[in-house]
Amino acid sequence: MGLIYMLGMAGSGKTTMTAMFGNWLSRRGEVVAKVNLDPGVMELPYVPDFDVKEIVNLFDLMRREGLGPNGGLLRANEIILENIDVIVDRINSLLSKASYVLVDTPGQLELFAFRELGSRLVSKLSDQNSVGIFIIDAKNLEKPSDVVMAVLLALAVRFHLDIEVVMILNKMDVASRKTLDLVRQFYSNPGLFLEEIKRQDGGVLGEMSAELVKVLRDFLPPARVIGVSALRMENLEDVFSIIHDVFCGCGDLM
Ligand SMILES: Nc1nc2c(ncn2[C@@H]2O[C@H](COP(=O)(O)OP(=O)(O)OP(=O)(O)O)[C@@H](O)[C@H]2O)c(=O)[nH]1
Ligand SMILES: [Mg+2]
Repeated sequence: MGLIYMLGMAGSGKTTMTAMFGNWLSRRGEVVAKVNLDPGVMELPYVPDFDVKEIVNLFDLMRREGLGPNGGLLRANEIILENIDVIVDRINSLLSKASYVLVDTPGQLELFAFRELGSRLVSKLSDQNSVGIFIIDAKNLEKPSDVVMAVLLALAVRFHLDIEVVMILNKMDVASRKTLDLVRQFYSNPGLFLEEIKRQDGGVLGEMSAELVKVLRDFLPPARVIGVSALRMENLEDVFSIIHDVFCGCGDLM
């Protein structure tokens, strides 16, 4: 039994992953529940068992209070926070019936992960087996410095939410295999990765990225980096296996 938070930058594939990984788990015979925490989503490719739009709908709120999209999102976040105990109760009740509860977090990562909402929710549910899947759009990783920034972001989310975070590269059906190799090299061979920085990243960004790699390799455990296509349901068995490792506390994390 476990709680799986889908996290990541806007458009990385959180909602698609919630739908497709949910389908994948159901086909294995698991009982899955899905939670939508995005008050601004128009259409979902899955039927949520709990939808935060029961509490607040971004577009109704914007109209009612005369707000723009960003002001609306901030206000929606406040309203969600005021109702956090309702959400926690609903998730706990889903967890009593389902083997996995998938939580689809809002588009704006910073609103969930770096403000009060995410850490409050995760901490109120911390007695449950929990893991964050940090989804990266592989198409956005072009240079080694992009990889360094993505790892830093995943790490910041991990510390802020105080939760084990597994990093996966999504959209591998349209991204280059070299991208996955580059991310794997970051963990497996930092020396070669530093050479790649010299080759591909110039200027201050390259120098800063190289220094960050040296710092990060002292803090990061070895990691298994998984490439998937949520849309095509490719490699989701690897996601399941890594989540299982986190829940049982065995194997190399990430
Ligand atoms: N090619 C490809 N496209 C994908 C994949 N996963 C998601 N997408 C597409 O990426 C776009 C964004 O996907 P979503 O699942 O809505 O991403 P999200 O992270 O929930 O987006 P926000 O909630 O708006 O931040 C959609 O057009 C998806 O169809 C994938 O594995 N491959
Ligand atoms: Mg979404």
